[in-house]
Amino acid sequence: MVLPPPPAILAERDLRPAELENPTPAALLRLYAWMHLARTADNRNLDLFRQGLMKGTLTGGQGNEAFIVPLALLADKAVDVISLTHRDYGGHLIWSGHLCDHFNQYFANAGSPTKSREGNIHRGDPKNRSLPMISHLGAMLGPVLGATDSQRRHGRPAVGYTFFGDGSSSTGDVHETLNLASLLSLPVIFFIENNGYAYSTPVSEQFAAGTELWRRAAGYGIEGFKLDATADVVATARTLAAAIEKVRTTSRPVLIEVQTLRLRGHAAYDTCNYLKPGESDSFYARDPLPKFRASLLAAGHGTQVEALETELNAYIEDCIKVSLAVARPNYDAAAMLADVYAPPAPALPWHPSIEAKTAGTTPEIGAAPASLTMAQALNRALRKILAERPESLILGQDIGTYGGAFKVTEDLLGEFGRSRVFNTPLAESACTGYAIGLALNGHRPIEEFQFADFATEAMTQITLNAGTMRFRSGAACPLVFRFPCGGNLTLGSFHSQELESVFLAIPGLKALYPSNPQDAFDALLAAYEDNNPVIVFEHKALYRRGRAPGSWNPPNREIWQPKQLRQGEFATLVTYGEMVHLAAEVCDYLAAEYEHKLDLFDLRCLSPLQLDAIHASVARTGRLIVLHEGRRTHGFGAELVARLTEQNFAALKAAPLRIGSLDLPVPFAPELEQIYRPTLDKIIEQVTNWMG
Ligand SMILES: Cc1ncc(C[n+]2csc(CCOP(=O)(O)OP(=O)(O)O)c2C)c(N)n1
Ligand SMILES: [Mg+2]
Repeated sequence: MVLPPPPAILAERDLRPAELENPTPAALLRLYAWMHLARTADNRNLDLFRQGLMKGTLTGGQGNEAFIVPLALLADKAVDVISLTHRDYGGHLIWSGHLCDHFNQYFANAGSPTKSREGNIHRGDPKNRSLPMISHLGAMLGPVLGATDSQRRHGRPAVGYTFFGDGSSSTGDVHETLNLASLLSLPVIFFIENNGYAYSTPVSEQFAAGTELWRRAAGYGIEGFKLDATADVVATARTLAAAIEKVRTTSRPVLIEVQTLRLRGHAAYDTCNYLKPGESDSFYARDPLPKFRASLLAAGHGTQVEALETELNAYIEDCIKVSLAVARPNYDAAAMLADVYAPPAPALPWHPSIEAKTAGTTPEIGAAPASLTMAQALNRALRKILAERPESLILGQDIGTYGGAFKVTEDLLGEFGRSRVFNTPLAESACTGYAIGLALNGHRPIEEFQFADFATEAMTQITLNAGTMRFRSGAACPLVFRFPCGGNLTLGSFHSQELESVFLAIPGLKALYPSNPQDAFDALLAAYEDNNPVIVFEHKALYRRGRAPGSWNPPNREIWQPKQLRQGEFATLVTYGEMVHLAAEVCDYLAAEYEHKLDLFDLRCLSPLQLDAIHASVARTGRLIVLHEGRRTHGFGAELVARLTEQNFAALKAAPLRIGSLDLPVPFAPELEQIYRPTLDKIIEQVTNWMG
């Protein structure tokens, strides 16, 4: 593909604040050229959509150029962080890439920068800190906070830019991230692109509290103001330049409500029948682009304006022709599947001891195993990671001075300081988004959820944002989510759940579920080394259930494979988590009472499933029992049974047995909870009934 050479005026993608003092013709024409390019390309996208050459939802930025173009030109694209949304096409054009890249993205062809896995405005350029949007409005704010903070931690003077519309400003993420940015004093500008409508809903139906959205800033202890981006483009640019400069210097967030326009309705299919008569005309009357053009003509730049319009229009058409000629993407399931996860990361150079190598200490290699509870093993792993990996940091509720609800992070704040071990507010979505941003920019965060149950508050971030990141954008997202989970502690419906089947239904997440101290230590290190988002399920009832020897285990990555704990020929029993301990007792009972020996597997890795050894076992024994604590219906066991029996159907001597909890919310009273969940007696009863 030979790319048409861009017109000379597009060679510069920056606008320096000094150029705005007494704007030079060059600066004004550059501003105008990018605005004209954005408007014309957006209009051409709409034409091409109507011809059936582009698909999906096509939202346009027509009416928003007088804001997004100066902003993107003024941003420091070598250090700043941005996550553009669906009215910000002009920002994408400026931030990076050739115009053909952008058309290829919209045509979703073989040249698409997202490998056609995303379309239209759904892209970013993570390498250059343009974080790709997901549809869930508000959900990109957290990642901008994290990546901006990561830049600052690397010593780079970054500013982050987040965007959301009047409608999106109703989302919880907007509140959570404004609070978080203020709390952490992050240099982020929050732009509300207020165009008066969210799809068909006017602001009057979005808020009872009026439309002065910028006034919310006071509630977060930050500066806020309104900016009319439909008036004078140069004045808008000056205001933006001053705001960027101030945020860069003070490192305090600012909230700016930008009055902007949505000239072509919500998206290509929008009939706009909800607008009042004449309202659309009133939008066009306020359109800043023709006003800016008229001012350039009045200032005597008419010849240059017309010449550059001709040149830009021809360039756009040349690029469309080139992009249209690019082949459709190949249909290749294997290639897509290979991109769900980032490839294996090289092993990190850990000091070969379970103890951390800290300044002034070099722990003995091959020291005798320590006797550890699972909570202590996890604490050792965290300590080792923090001590030996400078890019690591841990965050979560009450993990600082208090040491976490289960004391797994005890003493870490004292040793490593607040910049690396810090309490978060009750804002799981924003904090997880923030962790994603850190991970995208070279840090490796470990986030503790106080209870796994509260991870549902961050469902979008964990599954759609982190989980799908690699596939959508090619970027690795290495972070660890610690999920204290499970019941048996009389903690009721909201502090006892097993949520693996809920989270792992979305592709892109890895998951480990250790059942003993050594595995817990290995799991945390293996999860940390991985270049993907990894959930580590930690059963709360195992945190302090006895001690076991723990030592440095060089093949710690074997945790990604199941471990066979018992050998037998009668049946194959697969389980994980706390149930491993019950299953071992069941095996002992069956051997003693029935002389039936079982192959017992501790699955350990729930995603991606590694079932080779278990397949071989089922093929040999012909009988399968799957046991887990989660609810039976739609439970994780359904997947295990399906996979293990569809492949070994001919070898089966009996129907598989699937044991899980009842299909109930977790009941509170201990007596009720024991009815709800598998217990030793009930498992034995079910297995012996099944044996017939
Ligand atoms: C959380 C969420 N809910 C619903 C949608 C569907 N949706 C896409 S755009 C949109 C309107 C957004 O309005 P606004 O935030 O004002 O931005 P605008 O489109 O006006 O620029 C809606 C409801 C979404 N993308 N995200
Ligand atoms: Mg809007």
